[in-house]
Amino acid sequence: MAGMQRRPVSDDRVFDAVIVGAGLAGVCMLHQLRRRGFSVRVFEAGSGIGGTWFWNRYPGASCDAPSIEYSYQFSEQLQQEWDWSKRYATQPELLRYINHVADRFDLRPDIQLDTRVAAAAFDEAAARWSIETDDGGWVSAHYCIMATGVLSSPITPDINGLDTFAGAVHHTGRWPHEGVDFNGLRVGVIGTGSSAVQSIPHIARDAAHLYVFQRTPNYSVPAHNGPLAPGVRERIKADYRGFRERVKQTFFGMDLDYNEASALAATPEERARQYEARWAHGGFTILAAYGDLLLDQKANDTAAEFVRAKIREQVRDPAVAEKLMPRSVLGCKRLCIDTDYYETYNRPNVTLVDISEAPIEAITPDGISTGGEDYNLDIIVLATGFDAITGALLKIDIRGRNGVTLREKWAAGPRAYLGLAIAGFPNLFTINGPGSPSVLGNNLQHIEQHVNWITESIEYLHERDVACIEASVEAENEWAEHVNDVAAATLFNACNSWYRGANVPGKPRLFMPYIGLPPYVRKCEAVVAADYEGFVLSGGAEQHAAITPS
Ligand code: N01
Repeated sequence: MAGMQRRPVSDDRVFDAVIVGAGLAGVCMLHQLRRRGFSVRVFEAGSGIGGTWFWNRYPGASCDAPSIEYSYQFSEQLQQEWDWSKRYATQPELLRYINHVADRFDLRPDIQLDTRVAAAAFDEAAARWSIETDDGGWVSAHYCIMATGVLSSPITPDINGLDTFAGAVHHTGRWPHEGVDFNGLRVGVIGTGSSAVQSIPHIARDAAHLYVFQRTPNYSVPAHNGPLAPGVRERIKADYRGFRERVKQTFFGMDLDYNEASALAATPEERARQYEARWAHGGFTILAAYGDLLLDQKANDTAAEFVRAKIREQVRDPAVAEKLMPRSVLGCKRLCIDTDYYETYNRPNVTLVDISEAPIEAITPDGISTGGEDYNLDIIVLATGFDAITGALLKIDIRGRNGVTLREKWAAGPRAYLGLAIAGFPNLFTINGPGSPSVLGNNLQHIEQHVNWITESIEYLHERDVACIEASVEAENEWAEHVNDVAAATLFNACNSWYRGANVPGKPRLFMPYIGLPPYVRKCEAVVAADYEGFVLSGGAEQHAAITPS
C-alpha cells in the first residue's frame, strides 16, 4: 500500500466511518454512529457477527463477567427486555444476544461479512482513510475505527512437528462450528489458561483419555454458575441505570464487593472468613477481599496461600495437587474462573503432564513427545492463548502520516493516547487499545465507554467542521509514562503475563492495560471538557465536506 495514490471514489465506496470488526465493539459503534446519521461500513472477517463469541466455541466457553453486567447499556429497553438464563452466560447465549441486538436495531445491512481488512492508509491531502480488503476491494472513509478485539489473534505455538500430526488440531480461539466429538478418543490439551480451565472438564467427560500439558499452573476460583439467584434480576432491573452507575465507580468497574482494608491489618481468622465467603460466592470477588492484595506481596501471599489450600482440598493425589499449585502472585496473570476444574484431575481418565522442566520436544504423527515419554493422541487442543491487545491491530498494514506503519511506530512497544488514538494516525480510533482499562474488568463496559467517547468526538468535529483529530506526541508520551507508573506501583509486573506481552516471542514487555476505571474515565472526560486537550484538531470545512449528516 506504500505510495498509494488518491483515487476517484464512487459513492458506494465512500463512508464517514469504516469500522473494522463486528464483535461487541463494532456492533455498538455502528449503532451509535448510524443513529446520528453518519454513513458507516463494518468489515468482519468471520462469516457471522460476534467476535470473541463467534470464534471461541470450545466446550465450556462462557464469560467470566456476570451476565447481568456483561451486556450493553445504551438502550434501557434492550436491557429490560433481555433475560439472561444464568449468572455467567455461556458462549451460545452470548452469540444469540449479539445477534438479537443486530436484528433489533437493524444493523446487518451495514455489516459486510467474510471480508478481512488487509490495509488502511491515511491520505493526508484528502484527510481520509483508504481501506483495502483481502478480496481486492477498497473504500474511503473519514474515520477508521478499529474494533478488532483484544484477544482475537490466536497464537499457534512454534512446536517442532506440529504440522505432521496425523489427527486433528484445534485452537480454542478458532473452534469448528460443527463442534468436536471427543468420544472414545485420546486428547491432548496444551495450556492451562482460562480457555483450558473452562474446556478441560468438558473434554474429560467425553474423551477416552485426556492428557493436560501444563507449563505453568494458573490460579482458578469457582464460578458457582447456575440460574440467577431469586430476585436478583428483578432488583437490578428495577434500577439498571443506578446499578451501572454504582459499578462504574468501582476500581475494576465490576460488582465485586470491594473491601478497602489491608489484608495485613486483619487477623488470620478474619482473613479466613473473608476468603471463605468470597470463595463460596465465586468469581473475581476474591481479588477485592482486601485493598492491598494487588499492591503488597505479603498481603497477596495470604490470599494465594488460601487458594493453594483449596487446590490441595480438591485434588486427591497430593503430587498432582502440588503440580497444580501456582507460586506466583494471585491475580498477576488473569485469574481463571472454573466449574469442576480441579476435581477433573481426580478422574481416572485424566493425566496432568508437567512440562515446566522439559518442554514439549516434538509433535509426531502419533502424538506429543516430552520428558522421554510419547503420548499417543487422536486430537490436540491448543489452548495457547492470544497475541493480546495489539495482535489484531498489527496484522493490518496500517499507515499513518508520511506512510509510517503502526508496526514501525510500535516497534519498542505500543503507545496510544488514552488507548483511543495514536499520534501520527489522524482520525484513527482504537476501541480498548493499549493504555485503556480494556481487559482489566468488564470488557464490554469498557467498550461502551470508548464507543461513547468516539461518537461524541466525531460529533464535536462534525459540528465545528474540523477535518482531523490526532493525539499529540507529548500527550501520548505522558500518558504512556503514566500507564507504566500506575502499573509499577502494583504487583502486575511481578509475572510474565499476556498483559505484558510476555507470551509472544519478541514482543516488547510492557504492561498494556490502564489500571483503574474511575480515574481513567475522569481523564477521558477532562480531555473533552478542555476541548480535546492533548489532541491536535486541524483542517477545515473543505476537507470535511464529504461527511453526511445535515
Ligand atoms: O490463553 P492464556 P487463554 N508449550 O494465554 C500455554 C480471556 N479468556 O486462551 O503460562 C506449552 O491465558 C501457556 O503456558 P505459560 C482471558 O482474559 C476469557 O487460556 O506461557 N504451553 C498457558 O498455560 C484469558 O486470560 C474467557 O507457561 C504453552 C496457555 O498456553 C485470555 O482470554 C475465556 C505453549 C495460554 O494461556 C487468554 O486465555 C477464555 C507452549 N509452546 C479466555 N504456549 C472468558 O471470560 C502457550 N502455552 C470467557
